[in-house]
Amino acid sequence: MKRLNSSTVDIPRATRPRIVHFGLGAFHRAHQAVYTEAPWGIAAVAPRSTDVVTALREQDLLYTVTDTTTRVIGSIVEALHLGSDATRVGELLASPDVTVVTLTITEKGYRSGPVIGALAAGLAGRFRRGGAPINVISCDNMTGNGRVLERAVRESVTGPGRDEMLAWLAESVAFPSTVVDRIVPATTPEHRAQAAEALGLDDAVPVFAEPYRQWVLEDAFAAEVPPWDGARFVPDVTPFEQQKLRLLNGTHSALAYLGSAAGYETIADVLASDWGEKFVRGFGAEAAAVLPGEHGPYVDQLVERFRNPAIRHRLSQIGSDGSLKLPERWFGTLRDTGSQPLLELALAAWARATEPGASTGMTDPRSGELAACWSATDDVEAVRRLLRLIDAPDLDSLPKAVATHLPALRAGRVEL
Ligand code: CS2
Repeated sequence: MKRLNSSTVDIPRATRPRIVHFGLGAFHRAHQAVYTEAPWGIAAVAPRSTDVVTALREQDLLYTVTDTTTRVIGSIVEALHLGSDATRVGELLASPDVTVVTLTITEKGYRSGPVIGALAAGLAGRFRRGGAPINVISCDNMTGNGRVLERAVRESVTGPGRDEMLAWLAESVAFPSTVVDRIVPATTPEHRAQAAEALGLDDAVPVFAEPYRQWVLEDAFAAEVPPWDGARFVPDVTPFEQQKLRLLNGTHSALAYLGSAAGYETIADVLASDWGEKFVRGFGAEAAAVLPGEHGPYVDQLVERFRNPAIRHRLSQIGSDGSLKLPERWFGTLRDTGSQPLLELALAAWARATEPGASTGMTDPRSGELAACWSATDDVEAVRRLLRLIDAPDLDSLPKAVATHLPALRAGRVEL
């Protein structure tokens, strides 16, 4: 079978990048890259792995996204590797042609890893080269992601000229907050086979996504942005952010840990169980009770989205990095309500997943510290240590209530 490239598929493309994106995962390729159209082009930078960069270059930067149909996406016009293409990344960040930087580096990318430092260095280069205004847009699942990114960048500015650089950042660089939403599981070998069948061409890096997509951006820019058809520009993203993080991501994480305890593999498998839908509705009602507005239709929609059997979204993927995700997803509700029965059950399932020998396939940058909490004398103490480690609010009442769920979960039973 022939390979997907610009000689086998001819679509309109931008000639040069005006956006630099950090994080070349499936989510970016099925979200921001789908919203972006010529004449806007993206230079997409992979922070670590060269695999996707190499594969995309072999395909002239073309790849497919499959939802209800299979479509070739051409908005990425340059693929770079942060380590080996650092000079080019710096050049682009300094160029006045580039007016937008977007990031999907996951929660942990804001605390460690190479991107924030490279971004701050690139912005310093831009400042020295005339300082054209620019927008730097976080697309990660965090409360106030624009503020988080701005703080991380400012903290990376050191050395001579720091004060001038900080003043320029405040004046000429916008860090709008955003809410992004699309369920995009990691690509599997089966996806490659299905994409090849649909397209009649071989695509080494296809992406499969649900049909739904949403992008809400704080309308506070310092420079030109693409029209991004279908995106919403609002003065304050907070209501969208709370709904998305607490209801979608909060429920997702809960299903990941509970489903894993019960031996399931994917979100759709959990929804097909006798407790899955009931849990989504109950957890949604607990979380929605403290949010302004009406969230019933959103929860109804979540049930349908999670149930989609075409999307095999693995619990091990969603449950990974819990120590960073849970504060974003569960602690807002916990802070506003004190504890809630289904949130306690979910916390217990997370605790269970951190226990040595739970064999969930989930990873976490703090897995060693989490596992060490289990050297405690009993479950209540182990849970207390775990919750303290992740700075859980409402610590006093929680450990006991959470620990009562552990025996059933260890036996693979989810009791609502
Ligand atoms: C998921 C998200 O992996 C996870 O933690 O909860 O990636 C989720 O699928 C997206 O935020 C949906 O927009």
